[in-house]
Parts: sequence; C-alpha cells; structure tokens
Amino acid sequence: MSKIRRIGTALGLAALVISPIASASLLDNGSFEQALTLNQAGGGWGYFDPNDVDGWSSDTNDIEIWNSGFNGVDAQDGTRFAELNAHPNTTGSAFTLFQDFDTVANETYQLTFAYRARVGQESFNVTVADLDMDIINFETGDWTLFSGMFTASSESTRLMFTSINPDTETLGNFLDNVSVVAKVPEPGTLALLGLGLAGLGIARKRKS
Ligand SMILES: [Ca+2]
Ligand SMILES: [Ca+2]
Ligand SMILES: [Ca+2]
Repeated sequence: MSKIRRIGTALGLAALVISPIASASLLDNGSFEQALTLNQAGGGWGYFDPNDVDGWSSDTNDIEIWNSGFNGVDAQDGTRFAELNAHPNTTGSAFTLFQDFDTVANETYQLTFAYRARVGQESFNVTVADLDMDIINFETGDWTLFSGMFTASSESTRLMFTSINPDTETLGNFLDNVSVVAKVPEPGTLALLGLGLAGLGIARKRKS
C-alpha cells in the first residue's frame, strides 16, 4: 500500500468516526418531522397540545405544524415545519416554543435553524443559555438560516423561541430544521489525526 493511500485510509477512518458525532443534533424532532395527523385544510396544517408533540413544549399555547407546500410554503428540511404564532391564541400572550436538552456546563454548542416570514415584517426572540437574540424576520419568499454559538451553564439547557411581532396574532414566524450540536470536532479531529499518523508511523516502521 502506498503512503498516499495509507494517509487517505487514515483520513477516511477519521471522517467516518467523526461525522456521526459532529452531525448528531441534541434536539428531538428538531425539524418537526414527527408524523402527526394534520387535520386542517385537507392535511395542510394542524395544531396540537404540546404533550402530543415530540421534543417541543409550550407553557402558553398549542404547537402549529404545516405540511410542506401548504399556501405555497415549502419546508426548508423534510416535509413539515412549525409556525411559531400558533392557533388559536386563548391566553392573549406571546407564543412560545421550547425544548430542554442535556448539556455539559461550560461546553460550547452551535445552534442552527431556518426561519421565514409569513405575511411581512415579523420578529421573534431566540434564547438558549448565554445566547439571547431578537431576530427581524422579513423574507416571505425564502428561508433564512441562523447560526450562533452558546456556552451551557448547567446539565440541562432550554432553547426557547418567543413571538415578538406579531405578538399575539396567530399568523407569522415559520421555523424549521432546528439543530444543536456540540462543538467538539476540532479536538476530536486532531486526536484522531494523531492516531492516524501514529498508525502510519507504526506501518512505516514495520515496513523498514
Ligand atoms: Ca422540517
Ligand atoms: Ca412535547
Ligand atoms: Ca398560526
């Protein structure tokens, strides 16, 4: 086996070992793909008690899920997405959508998600650990991707979306493809590359 092929094999092994770790989201049902029965508008959308929705919760409202293509809005990922401004609003307060997940204190994570406005200029807040942002949401024709880093402060962390505009009206602020990943690939890559190079060293030694 040539040296180049050995390096290739080592890198290939490293990539194989790393990729599932790097890409595994810590969230449950982050893309809203759970096979709930959408019973509004002939399967276009539905709203659900938070207890019936995997992963996600709300203390104030039902959770609204749309089927890709309904009202001309395609999911950004998979076949379903959520509308933060859910249906109905019985409390008269802002809409919330949150999920708690396991973290390690002082470790850094990356949050990514897609958002899209429904009617015009909309906005919402996203809060997770030390990340707290109000996001202006004005693009009705396409999804916008958000990416941000946060550092956990405890063993359980809450990711929370809250409607700002509209505040209590039921139309607005689509969300999809929400993901949280641990930012560990750099040290992991280095360690595995080290192992791979050590392996090369051993192979070379045996040959000589
Ligand atoms: Ca989705
Ligand atoms: Ca739930
Ligand atoms: Ca709605």
